[in-house]
Amino acid sequence: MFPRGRLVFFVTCNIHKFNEARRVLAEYKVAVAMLKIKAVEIQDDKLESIAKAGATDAVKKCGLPVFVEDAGLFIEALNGFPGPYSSYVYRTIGTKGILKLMENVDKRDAYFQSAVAFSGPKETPKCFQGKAKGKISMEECGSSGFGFDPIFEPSGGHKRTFAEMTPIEKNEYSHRAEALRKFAKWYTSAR
Ligand code: ITT
Repeated sequence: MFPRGRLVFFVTCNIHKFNEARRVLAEYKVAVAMLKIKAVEIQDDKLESIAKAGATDAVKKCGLPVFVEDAGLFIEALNGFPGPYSSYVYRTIGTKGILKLMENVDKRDAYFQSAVAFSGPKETPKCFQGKAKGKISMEECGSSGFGFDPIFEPSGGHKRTFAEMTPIEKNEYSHRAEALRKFAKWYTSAR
């Protein structure tokens, strides 16, 4: 099924992120296991730096080939807010708070960004990025996915939010799937 040596560990506590990654990596015959350890999450305005620091820390802790993924929602009318602070903002004001901030705002362009940092023992971390452009919807729609999925309509997605899509459809448009495909291509060829 999976070629020898094609097993990586995804350090995350988010089962939705893990399930999305599992499907994408299976396209490349890479198996992935979820590793629920607490990797350091530095404060930085670049997702790449946060993910790389997390991967370095996680390898130190477990000695396995791991990747960490850091993602954020960047809303243009809010100068990129919440960006790298998406996790905190989701836990505090949530999707309803974002819709409130966007009341009476016509320009609703936004994007999700993902940074996947891979590191093995004795390797420096390597980072792969993905971006999904779209818009903040006027109201919450859909019930699948997680986080800000119910308020984000990806471009080309026929005005459906990520939460109105199946996981397979979300992976056709998502920032995370794009970053993971770049990682998988490198992992299965260049090494
Ligand atoms: P980790 O354990 O992997 O760190 P996390 O849930 O904290 O999981 P991130 O820091 O990468 O994940 O993401 C920050 C927040 O951004 C996350 O809590 C969601 O609210 C939001 N987010 C990230 N990716 C998303 C996606 O694909 N769809 C909806 N919301 C997303």
